[in-house]
Parts: sequence; structure tokens; C-alpha cells
Amino acid sequence: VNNFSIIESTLREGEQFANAFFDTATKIEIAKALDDFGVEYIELTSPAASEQSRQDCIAICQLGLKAKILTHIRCHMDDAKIAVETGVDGVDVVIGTSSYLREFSHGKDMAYISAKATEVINFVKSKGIEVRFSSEDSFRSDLVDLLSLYRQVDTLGVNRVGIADTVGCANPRQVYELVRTLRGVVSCDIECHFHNDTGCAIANSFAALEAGATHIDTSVLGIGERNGITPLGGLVARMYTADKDYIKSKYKLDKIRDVENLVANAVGIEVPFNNYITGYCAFTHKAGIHAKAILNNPSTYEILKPEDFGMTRYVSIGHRLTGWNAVKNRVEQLDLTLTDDQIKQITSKIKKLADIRPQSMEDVDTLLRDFHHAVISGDP
Ligand code: HCA
Ligand code: CU
Repeated sequence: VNNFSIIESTLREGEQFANAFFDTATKIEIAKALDDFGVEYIELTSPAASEQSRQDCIAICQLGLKAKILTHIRCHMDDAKIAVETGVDGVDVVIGTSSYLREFSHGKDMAYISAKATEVINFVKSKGIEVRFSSEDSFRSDLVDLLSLYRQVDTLGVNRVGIADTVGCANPRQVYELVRTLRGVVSCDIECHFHNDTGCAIANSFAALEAGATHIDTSVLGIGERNGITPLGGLVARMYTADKDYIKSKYKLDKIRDVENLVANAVGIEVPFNNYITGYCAFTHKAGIHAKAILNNPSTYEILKPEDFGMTRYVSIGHRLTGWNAVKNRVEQLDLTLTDDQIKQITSKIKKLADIRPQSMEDVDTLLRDFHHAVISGDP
């Protein structure tokens, strides 16, 4: 899977996150950071949403970023007319196709959807910019309806068709099957959008790419409607694991932390402790057995190289699971001279103390220095 593009939707899907409010300056800062990281596309909220949204869309188009700028609209001529005047490189068009959405949301039938799609797609194309057509809630839509709609828009010459798991119900096997089937029906690119309600968004993105999808929607830290979509960092971690050189050549991986901090700050949240790549414990090794092997060869217990992401690994030793090899490594870092037997002795002291309460790195360092001092003055 080494040919795909990221459609970064923090400034569209991400704006649907409960806490999100981006003023113009913040949007511009986020757009620049994403561009610098290297995402291929940046998707913006519909200019039809509000007057400020429209002005911000124009302002971001004028930044002259490397990334292509998209906006996201309902399948409606009113929205399309406003969108094509903003200066975007493309328009992502969406309409609900599941029976739920047809019945409880817009109330339109498939014939109406197909006619509207044709009108909007032809209009956007006549402006010489990219157009993507997507169904909302694709996994709960009728497969025959869906495929015939996609076949139709493919013959109109759309750049991409999109599959959206709007409610987060799909699993990787279902995704693989649907994308594989669609791959046999259309010749245009295939974009996928996965919500993360049941924790499948990254796996679903990967399955989609394996089945022939070409574009994946992400947002920074996964923010979006409800609990959000495929997180940018998580997708990058997954794809790095599949093809490290390709991902390293495409993206400035050591910028991921800054991008995440910027967005976390803008929406008033913390980066989760267990976040992919940047979570505070993402490269912390604890158990003595792990620590020993990591110190011999980091690949033993690390699939992501922290240095490729501008991160550093940390070996935690002030706890009851510690081992003498890890302690020995710290002794060497502190440039103390102790024999292995002495290190085993102090390790058992650390374990004893840590059985009562965990010892901080400073606590451990003090123990090691005091022990070393005692040894050289002939004490223990
Ligand atoms: C929504 C729309 C959408 C659209 C996805 C897409 C979804 O907010 O309901 O256009 O690819 O999840 O269906 O985000
Ligand atoms: Cu969505």
C-alpha cells in the first residue's frame, strides 16, 4: 500500500468536534502546519455554512500552500455555486444514501439523488476543478443502489467517489469487501472516511487501502463529530509500519507532535496519554525483561522508531517490575562504577522500596549515587 493521499479534514470534520471553534488566525495556523507536515489535501468547512466560513475558505485558498484545498458541500446547487467561487482546488460533494438518511434526514429518493448528483458534478467540473462524489452512511445503504450511483458519476468524470462510514459501524472485513467491489465498478479514485465509534477507524482505513482505495480522510487527534474519525498520527503510524520509506519520503514525521499540540491547544484538550506516537507513554518501556531487550536492540519491542518522529524512548526503572540490566544502563549513564553483583544488590533495594511506592527517576538516581558513594568509601 504505497500510493495514497491524505485528505486532512481537521478544518471540516474537526470543526464538528464538540469543543471546536477555530477563528481565522487559528485556521490559517493549522492549515500551514498541516501543509508543512505534508498532507496532500486540506478539506475546509462548507462556505455555505456561514459568512465567516466562506471568508476563511477564501483566505486559506490565498495562502498558496502546496496542499490542495478542498471544501465540502451538500449535493445542492446553492452550495456548489458558493463553493466554486472561493478559489478551492476541488469540491467534495456528499449526500446521504442510507434508508435512515433518506427517510429521517433529507427525505429524497434515489432518482432525485442521481439527478442532483449529475447537475452538481457537471457544474463543478465546468469550472475546471476537482470533484468528489460521496454517499453518506455507505455501509447502511443498499449495495445495488450505491454501485449504480457510483457507476453513473464515474461516467460523468468525477475525480473520486467516496465511501463514508458516517456512524462508525463498519469493520475491516466489510470495508475490504465494499471497496474491492467498488474498485471493480469505477475507474476513478476512491476516497474513504471512517468514524471511530467502535475503534476501527485506522484498521478500516488500512483495509480500504489494501482493497484499492486511494485517499483517506483524517483529522488531527481524530477530532470530529461524536468521538471522531481516523486520526492523522494513527494512520501515519499504521502506514509507516507497512512501508517506512514511503511514509518518511512523503511526510515530515517529526512535525506530528507540533501539529497535535497546536490542535489540542486550539480545542482545549490534552493529547491522550496513549496516543499513537506522541502519547506520553508511547515510547516508555517498563518491565525489566522489556527494558533489557530494548537496551540491546530497540526493535525487539518497538515497531515505530521514536527518532523518526522526533521523539525519544524512555526506560522506566523506579518500579517493582524493574530489572538489573535496566538499572545497569542508568548506572552507566550516570558514569558510576559498580560491579554486576553490586547492581543486583541495589536493584533489589529499588524493588523493595518500589513495592511500597513507585520511585521517581530522581529517587532512583539518588539511591544509585548514595550506593556508589557508600561502595567507594568501603561501606556496604
Ligand atoms: C457528516 C458527513 C460526513 C461526510 C463524509 C464525507 C460523514 O458529518 O455526517 O464526505 O466523506 O461522516 O458522512 O462527515
Ligand atoms: Cu464524518
